[in-house]
Amino acid sequence: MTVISGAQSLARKSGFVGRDVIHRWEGNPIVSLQDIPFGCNTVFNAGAVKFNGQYLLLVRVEDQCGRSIFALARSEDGYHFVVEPEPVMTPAEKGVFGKYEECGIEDPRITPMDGTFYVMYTAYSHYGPRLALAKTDDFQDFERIALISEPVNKDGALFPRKIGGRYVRFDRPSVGSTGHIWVSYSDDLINWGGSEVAMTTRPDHWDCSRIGASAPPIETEHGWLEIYHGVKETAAGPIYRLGVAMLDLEEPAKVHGRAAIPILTPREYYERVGDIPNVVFSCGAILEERTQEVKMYYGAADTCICVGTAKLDALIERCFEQEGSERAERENPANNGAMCSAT
Ligand code: BMA
Repeated sequence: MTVISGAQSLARKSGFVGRDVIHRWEGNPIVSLQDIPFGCNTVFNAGAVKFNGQYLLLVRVEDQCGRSIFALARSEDGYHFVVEPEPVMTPAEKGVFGKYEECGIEDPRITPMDGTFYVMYTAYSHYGPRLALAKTDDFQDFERIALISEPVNKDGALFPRKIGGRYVRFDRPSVGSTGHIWVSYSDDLINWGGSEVAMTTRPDHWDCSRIGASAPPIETEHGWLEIYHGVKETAAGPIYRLGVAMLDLEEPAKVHGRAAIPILTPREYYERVGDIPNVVFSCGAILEERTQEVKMYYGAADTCICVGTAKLDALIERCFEQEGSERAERENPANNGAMCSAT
């Protein structure tokens, strides 16, 4: 007799056995080293947005010295991209930004708000990574606004509208080698506070070591849909996967649902092999208004950029339907599926 567990039977019913809900584009990777018109080491995590009818990726390019800069890639269809001949943003050389960007600028997340495009990114220096904010109206000129956290803090993603009259962001302060997703607030985009933890690592899951926001949240009628990354440390090094959660529209530190299983896990060769193996890491997703399909852009193995798609509804269902989420919720209702971790 074959015994099927609750989780297995639910997975079979939903048709999720052995598959990621994100469908990889057959033409992946969409941007690789050979597509970069200037000398560099790798290209990976990219912010994504639609602008003047085009798809834009603000791609992280690691130069041959090992410092990251940003370049712009344009596309008419969201799949075939051309990278501009020169970088659009490089680490500042002077002043306060120069001091804190000496090791590079990384992982840009783009949030359109009131006709301006905000770019939250990681400023890297030997003092440690901290969050910085810049803005642009045209993706040619970028104006730095402020350094907006102390080190060690990464994975900043600005919400696309104010909540309760305040700007809101996700961030990820580190606690040793672990870290959870927090929500912080600001009146002016410069001074941030009121921080509260929103989602924590889950010790018996794929996101047990640390988690961080990936794409800026997408507003839905059910709440803020957040695609986040989770890390599991293994004997062979970390595995980075992507997951999804639904947070309250008015109180975004409240989690209403969190999928137990990842929406994307490294499986393809280009996700498994590269500078950092076994990594899928997203900084941007675009919701197609007409088809309600999400195009999620992600860095693979810190070596190239890929795209995957899923219906918005399928991602929303994932937040609520997983047996594991229900189990975690039962075990710790206050934390909405998250459990305390000592790692
Ligand atoms: C994180 C960030 C990402 C990177 C990932 C895997 O800490 O630095 O940019 O993709 O590690 O190396």
